[in-house]
Amino acid sequence: MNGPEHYPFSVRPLPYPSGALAPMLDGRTVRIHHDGHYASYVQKLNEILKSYPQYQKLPLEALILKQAFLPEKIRTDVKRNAGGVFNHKLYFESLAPAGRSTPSPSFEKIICECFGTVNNLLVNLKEAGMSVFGSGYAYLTSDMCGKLHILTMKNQDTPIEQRLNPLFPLDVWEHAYYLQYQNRRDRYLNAILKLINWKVIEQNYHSFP
Ligand code: MN3
Repeated sequence: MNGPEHYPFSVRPLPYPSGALAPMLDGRTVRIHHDGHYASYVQKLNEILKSYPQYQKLPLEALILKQAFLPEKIRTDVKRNAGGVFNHKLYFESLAPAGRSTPSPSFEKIICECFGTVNNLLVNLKEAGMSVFGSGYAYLTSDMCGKLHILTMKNQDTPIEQRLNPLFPLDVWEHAYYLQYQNRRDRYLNAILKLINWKVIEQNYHSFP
């Protein structure tokens, strides 16, 4: 068994062809986001850690959570880039071509306990996505009791810093949608909420340590 991934981090390939999310998310938008933005977080994190062999065995989560142990000189850059790697890996994994997936009956029950209906969860996610000022995420998470929560995150912050289980990071950085939707974040949100891979979300829900 391999342990958790550590330096040098690598870009996870898309689990679908880059054009597979069209027309909701076109291939160019997905490619530039994945091969450009996500890859650059990976590259920058590796560049920083290159000169610090003592931190090269730390998994991504530890780099995010154990900030206080890192030298001040690299702390902020490690947090931003490790967060960027963490969030983007999860973002691309959590999407699938439209219409491929619905929540399982048991997960739907959990959603309904927390939000009333699946549609209500989506409405709440969209509202949270619209409410992010500047760059960040609307994040579907769960807590230690298994209850679902939607919160907003700034920049490349992650729910693990709040001891919450990350289920789905709805990326509302402009780089996630500007090529296709320009300033119309609402249209991007309508589209991406049709692309949620519920199977992955449910696996994430059950994988909380
Ligand atoms: Mn992004």
